[in-house]
Amino acid sequence: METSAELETGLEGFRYWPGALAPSDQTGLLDQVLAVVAQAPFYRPETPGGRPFSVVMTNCGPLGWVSDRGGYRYQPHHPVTGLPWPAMPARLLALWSGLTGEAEPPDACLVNLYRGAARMGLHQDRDEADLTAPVLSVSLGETAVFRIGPAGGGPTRSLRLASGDVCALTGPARLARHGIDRVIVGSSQLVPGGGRLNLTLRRAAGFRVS
Ligand code: MD3
Ligand code: FE
Repeated sequence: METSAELETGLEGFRYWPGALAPSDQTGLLDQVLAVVAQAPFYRPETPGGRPFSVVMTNCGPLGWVSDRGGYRYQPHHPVTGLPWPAMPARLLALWSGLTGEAEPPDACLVNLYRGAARMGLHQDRDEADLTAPVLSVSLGETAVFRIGPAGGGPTRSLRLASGDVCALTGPARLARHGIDRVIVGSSQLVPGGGRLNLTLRRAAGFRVS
């Protein structure tokens, strides 16, 4: 039986829970994320080719995703401060186990901040050791115009990800091509200073690191 999100995208394994987080859950999670950002400030990564991302990033959990001239990788410390990433907020761990049913906790949470014209080009997520573990994405703040299509190329579909929406990428959708075309500036007042936060919870290492 296909879910409505799978029917909408044509991607088996794409799970989507619009409005999964009530407004009070969103502010509770936002507070925990702002505490992470106070310890591990946003920084602007560069592509391996030396182009700055329009998105700024930080991480929490044992491992964090970084990009620089050395390539894409997961590492246990912030690339600017050199400090270990802060712990993953309890609300995120609870969301992961509740929605994915995975026995193992996530070991990495990438926090992306989109402001103004920030976007993210179509790509696949394949820097994780075990590509069968799901990815869980939580959106807070301004609505994003999200694009997703099959791993092997072919037609993409556009979907709006609003504040409190959660999606999981499992099975064949795990290697889907996806990106953020733009955010709708002014569509939410949740994030102080404006913008959209996206949290992606992953299992980056092929073994327990926590
Ligand atoms: C589909 N982030 O961090 S979240 C990323 O909104 C990333 O910041 C976007 O793509 C963002 O890598 C999209 C939705 C998402 C996240 C991970 C996926 C979709 C995915 C992994 C595989 C397939
Ligand atoms: Fe991605």
